Amino acid sequence: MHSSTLIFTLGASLLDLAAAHGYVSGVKVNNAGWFPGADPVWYYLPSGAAAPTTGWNALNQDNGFVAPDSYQTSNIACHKNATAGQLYINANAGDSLTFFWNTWPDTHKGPIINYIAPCNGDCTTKSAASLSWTKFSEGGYNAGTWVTDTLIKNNFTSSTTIPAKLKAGNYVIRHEIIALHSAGNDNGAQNYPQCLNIKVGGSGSVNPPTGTAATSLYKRTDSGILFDLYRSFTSYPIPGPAVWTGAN
Ligand SMILES: *[C@@H]1O[C@H](CO)[C@@H](O)[C@H](O)[C@H]1NC(C)=O
Ligand SMILES: *[C@@H]1O[C@H](CO)[C@@H](O)[C@H](O)[C@H]1NC(C)=O
Ligand SMILES: [Cu+2]
Repeated sequence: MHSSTLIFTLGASLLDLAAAHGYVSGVKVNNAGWFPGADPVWYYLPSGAAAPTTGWNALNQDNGFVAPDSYQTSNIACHKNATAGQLYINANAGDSLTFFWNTWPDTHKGPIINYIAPCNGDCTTKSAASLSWTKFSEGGYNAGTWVTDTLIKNNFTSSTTIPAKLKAGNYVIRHEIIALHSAGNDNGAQNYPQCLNIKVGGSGSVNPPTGTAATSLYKRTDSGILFDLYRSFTSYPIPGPAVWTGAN
């Protein structure tokens, strides 16, 4: 390894110990309303004292990540030991969703990916392991800019559009940042999945395809997971299944 790369990599991981990561504090629909995400502080509150949210609670009190050696466990679905959110984001097919992260470190560059999973009924009683995911939007690297750079520039927000013909119903949205600052090493990528319940209205009639179990989304050797951020490159292969456009 080139020594300046080594120093940079070490610097980035030392920074990582001190830097706050983040979580989705809430979502706006068409730039309005406020649907709260799960604040990891819930874990320290007396039982029953946490306000219900649209976001799934998880054991991410360190604002930490899920590592590639957990890709074949259900923790990769909605973060560690996740339990279902008790409220829903209310939106219609074709609406824009803006995810507000509470903060994000500049060093944590990488893709932002959105998945949807139908609940076929009530999402608030579902387990993370029972859901099947369809990727409907993604962003990565383009001409020197990572989508995480754009997120920071936009007040730690990232927006996407609900597919315009998506069938009305209850879904879980899986919004995820993958940080690549240590991803040049095996097991070095950092996944920050955030799940939120959404009740989609409107007159759409297209069901998502069968979808992918969370445990089959990624492998630690995928070219977008084992990826050296500090080497010269012109493109970045976003990991996971192909983007579904069947309801756009
Ligand atoms: C989290 O899940 C693991 C199994 O995946 C379990 O061993 C552990 O006890 C759980 N922790 C809590 C606090 O529920
Ligand atoms: C930035 O986002 C926070 C919520 O995370 C919000 O309170 C604040 O008003 C936003 N600032 C601007 C300039 O939009
Ligand atoms: Cu970090």
